[in-house]
This record gives sequence, structure tokens and C-alpha cells, in this order.
Amino acid sequence: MFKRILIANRGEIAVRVIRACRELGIETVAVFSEADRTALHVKEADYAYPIGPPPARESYLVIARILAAARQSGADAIHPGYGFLAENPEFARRCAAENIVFIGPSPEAMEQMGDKVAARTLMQKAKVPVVPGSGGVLDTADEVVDVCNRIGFPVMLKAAAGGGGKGMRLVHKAEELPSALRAVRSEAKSSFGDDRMYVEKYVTKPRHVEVQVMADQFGNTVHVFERECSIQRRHQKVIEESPSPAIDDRIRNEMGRVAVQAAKAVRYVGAGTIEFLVDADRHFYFLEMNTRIQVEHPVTEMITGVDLVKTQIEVAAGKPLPFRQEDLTVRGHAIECRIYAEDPYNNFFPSPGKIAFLQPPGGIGVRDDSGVYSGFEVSVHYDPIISKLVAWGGSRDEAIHRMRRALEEYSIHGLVTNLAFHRWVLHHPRFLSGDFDTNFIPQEFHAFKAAAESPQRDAALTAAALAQRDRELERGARMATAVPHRRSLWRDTARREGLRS
Ligand code: MV4
Repeated sequence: MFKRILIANRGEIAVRVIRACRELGIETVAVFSEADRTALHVKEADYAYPIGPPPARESYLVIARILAAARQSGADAIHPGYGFLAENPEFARRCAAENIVFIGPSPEAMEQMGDKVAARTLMQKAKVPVVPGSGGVLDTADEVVDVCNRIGFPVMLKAAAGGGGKGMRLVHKAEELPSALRAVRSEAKSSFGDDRMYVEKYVTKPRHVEVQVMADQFGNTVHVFERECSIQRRHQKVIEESPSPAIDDRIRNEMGRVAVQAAKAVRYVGAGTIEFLVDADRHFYFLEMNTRIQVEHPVTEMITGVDLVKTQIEVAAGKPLPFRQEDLTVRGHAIECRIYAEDPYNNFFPSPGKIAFLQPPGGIGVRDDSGVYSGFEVSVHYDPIISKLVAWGGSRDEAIHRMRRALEEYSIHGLVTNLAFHRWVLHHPRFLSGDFDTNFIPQEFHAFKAAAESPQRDAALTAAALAQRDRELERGARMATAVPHRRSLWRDTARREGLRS
């Protein structure tokens, strides 16, 4: 097993990885930018190394700085978390060149899945269903027109180097094709330096359902069921859950089987996610593979009891998977709300700033994966995520009621958050029925704003806010004696660990 792991990330995912390492008896090395000197991941790690100025491209994205910290600290492995360098094949290669284990798949697997046309072609060969469309890269406008006329409109024009919503365009009719093609091509050229294009039939009212896979170095590959991620805004997931309310056991098993086939086709090792689009008739199509641990992994952990991060580390160290497919079962239901420092009443505009007070929810069935604490300043330089609030229940209904309770309990002051938006979704009839697709937020968002502006709702919201404030004042009174004690304990620990003089 590894002796010391460097976590090439920050915030809640860095803290999540540190927790897994602790439980495995592995020492942890944090890296931090100048904006993160006092960050939670720095406090929680055994060692911490500065890696540069606040902008990510001068710190968390600089391979040489991360590797220098790994060398100096004597780390024998690096966990990349998600984002930053997590899906960068060059980073994985340079880790290997320094005899440091990159906790993730091979650089080749990352490359194959990073090129969306290569991935599509490979999936077709592996008998994984893909959206009807072009066979490979389309070179000329005429070829694009031919394919579109064959599959029929509407179509999605997509850049081979795109993904996650970048470099794509919906085209309704042939007349729009030439200008749309020019636009996406030049967009792709400037964003990715690669203007290769492909075309897919547009799937209407699609749901985003993804399957978690896990594989060891001995060819054992399993799926860990699916996550429903259709509640998104501008390609950012907002609420995720597992199991998907849209999927029955037959489709669940079929999607799982296909996801394992997809992973095997690239000799995948570690944790990965196969994204599918599911249409209104429950047909599912491969979209892309994410070659990393994902933000929303906790919902899978909650319904299966599998520690995905610990398993990632174990398989990277050369251990066989500790479970077989038939050992895995779904128990109950889990929902995750991403709590962001952003203002839902102002177009979700980021609202960074100092957290004046924070009392996260807890209690039965509630998990809050946080990267912050009372007094920490949420930086303008990074994703303004505060925490991931996860509720488990024996049924979807219980998970919903538990999440509502947890959202009410969540108290945070000093910055604006999207908590009010989450509370609204968790009462929305379409969310409750499970009958929604990726258009949910675009279609329903106006109602949230209208509700906020209506006088009746205003009175109701004021009453709710007053009740919430009463609860907090009561809790504040109780906290008054506890806080100094907690503070001094913390300082003592920080001093002992050499993080504070
Ligand atoms: C699509 C699609 C409909 N038809 N492809 C968006 C992100 C990228 N991974 C692919 N995306 C889509 N591809 C075809 N052929 C609709 C989307 C899409 C979407 C997909 C998943 C989750 C949210 C979405 C929001 C808008 C569009």
C-alpha cells in the first residue's frame, strides 16, 4: 500500500480524499495556492506545500509545481480529485516518469475517451449503443449535409475535442447548417485548437443518466449502478440522485452491463463514469466517459456502502477489487444538493466572500461533504462550491423529506447561497413525481423567480425566514459557550501540526 499520497486538488474533494487516506493509514500531502493558505484541506492534511499564486493556471494546473511538491514530500502516489489535472494524460505520463502512481486510469484510456469521435467509434465497435449519427469525423460541409439528411433533423453538431456541453450546437433545419457549422468549427478551433466535427441526431427531452464503473488491474470490472443527473443548469449539475426514478431493474442491469463493456474496451482501471442520454422511450445512448471520480459520487456510496475513493486507492496500489458484481446491491435512495455561494435571485451569479457563520445539518441519513468552515473566505478564483449535502432514505420519498429537513437546518451567513433554490426544487411537483428531463431548470426557473416576487409567497417566505432565524438565534445562544472551546482546541491541533505558530 502507499505510504504517502499527495492530493492535487483543493476544497471538498481534497478533504474527501484525505478522509479515505486516514482510514487506510496513509499519510496525506496537501498543495495550496496563496488563496488557500487557511483552507480546510490544508488544515486536515499531514503535510502541506505552497504551489503558487491564486489563479489555478499558476498553481493547481501547473504540473511541474505539483510534481515538485510530490518529490519534496516523498509522496508515492497522487490523487487528482476532479477538475484541474484529473483528466490530463500528460500529467499521468509525467507522474509515471517520476515513479509516482497516478491514481486513475492509463493515459491511453484518458486520451481515447477525451477524443469524442474516437470514443464514439470505439464504443460502436464494442457494441455500446451510441446516438445515430456520423461514422467518424466529417471533413466537408457536404458530408455534414449528407449525414444530416440521412438521419433527419434536428441534429446536434459536436466538436470532437468538446464535451461537457462545450463546442456543440443544435440545428433544426438544413438551411441553418452552413452557418452553424462555421460557428462551432471556429469556436472549437479557438477553445481546443481542434476543429474536427461530428454529428448526432438530436435526442429530445433527454435525461442524463450515468453509470459508475470500477475496475482493478486484473481485468475485473463492475458497475456500481446509475445516477440521475438531469437537474442541471448550463451543463452544471445541481441535484443528483441514485437510483434514477426513470429506470427500472431491467434497464438498470442493461445499462450496467453496457457500461462495463465500455470500460473494458479501453482497459479501464479505477473509478470512471459512463454518461448516457435516455430518451422518452427509455432508449439509452452512450454520450461520453468521465475518467475521474465525480462530484456526485457520494450518492452511489450512500446506496451501496462502497467507499469509492478508498477503492480507487486500493486498485491503484495493485489490489484486486474487494467485491464482485453480485455482491453489490442498491439499498434505499440518496439525493445530493450542491450548495453553492451563488445568488439564485440574480441568475446564479457567484457570491464569494467570508463565511461569517456556518452550522451544517447533520443527523440520521445526512452527509455534508464540505470544503469550508466558519470564518473561511470563499475565493473568487475557484468554483464557489460550499458543500455537497446528501440525504439517504429507505425510499425516494424518505430521502426527499430528509433532504428538505437538512436544507432547513443548514445555516450559513455572510454570503448568498443557492439553498432557497434547492428548497424550492425539493417541493416541485415535477421533481417529486420523478418526471423531469434536462430541460427542467430552463423550463421551470421562471416560476422560482415569480414565486419569490409574488406578495403571497413573500409573506410565506418571510414567515419561514423568521422561523429559521429564531432557530438559529436559539442555536447561537447554545453555541456561545461552545465556540471558544472549539476554537482553542483547533489552534492547539494546528500548532502541534506546525501549521500555526
Ligand atoms: C446531446 C443532447 C441531445 N442530443 N446530444 C450536453 C452535454 C454533453 N455531454 C452532451 N450534451 C447533450 N448532447 C444529442 N445527440 C443533449 C445534450 C444536453 C444535455 C445532456 C446532458 C445533460 C444536460 C444537457 C443539457 C442540454 C443538452
